[in-house]
Amino acid sequence: MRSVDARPSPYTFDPATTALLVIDMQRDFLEPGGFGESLGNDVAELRRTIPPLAALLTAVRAAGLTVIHTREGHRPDLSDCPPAKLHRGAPSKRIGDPGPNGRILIRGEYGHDIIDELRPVAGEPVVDKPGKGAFYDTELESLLAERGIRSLLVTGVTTEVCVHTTVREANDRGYECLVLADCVGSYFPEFQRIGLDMIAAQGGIFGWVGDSADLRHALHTTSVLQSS
Ligand code: TIU
Repeated sequence: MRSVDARPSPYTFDPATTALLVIDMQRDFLEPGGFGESLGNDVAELRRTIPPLAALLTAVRAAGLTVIHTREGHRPDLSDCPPAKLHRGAPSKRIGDPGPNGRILIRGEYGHDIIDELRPVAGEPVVDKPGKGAFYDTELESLLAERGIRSLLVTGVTTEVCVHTTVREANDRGYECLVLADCVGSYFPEFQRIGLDMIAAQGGIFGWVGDSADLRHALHTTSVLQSS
């Protein structure tokens, strides 16, 4: 077992039953011309997560833990996009509209894919999800069950939307989640702070909040591959 300093208490995990979840680090959220910017957001707010997450990915891969990526998006015919999601608000471009990186939030388009800095490596599952949560209408739960995963190290964007929804869904399913504060990002600084506070409040009502440097230190001691 490993232990990491975290809020509201130290987080303990067994590397053999723990996965790193990288949520929606897609061009559509992190680069200009995509879904995030169409909603009126400044994508620069999210980009500070890239260097610590890249370092964490290197450490987690070296330690032999499972890594799972997710992508939010829809089929080209929009059959999996509820009208409520498609028509909500007044974005500059709607889901499915053409943009500089292809159709907004559509599977198979350049903008829908994961940013180059965090590209998945061979063998790492990429879960495509139509909603904000990573469990709704996806194969995530069976992927985790097949691998005997019980603990999730959660990273990605955005903190109060897809990260929160996924952590709440995971918590209800019995997974223990550590959210890495420097590896999750919001377009709104106040939502970042309060979103993280909400997870750790009330004795860790949804999970724990920690920092990637502490986690990398905990993983460094011995790798799963060496100890198995
Ligand atoms: N808009 C926003 O903050 N987020 C999303 O729409 N999706 C995710 O968080 N991935």
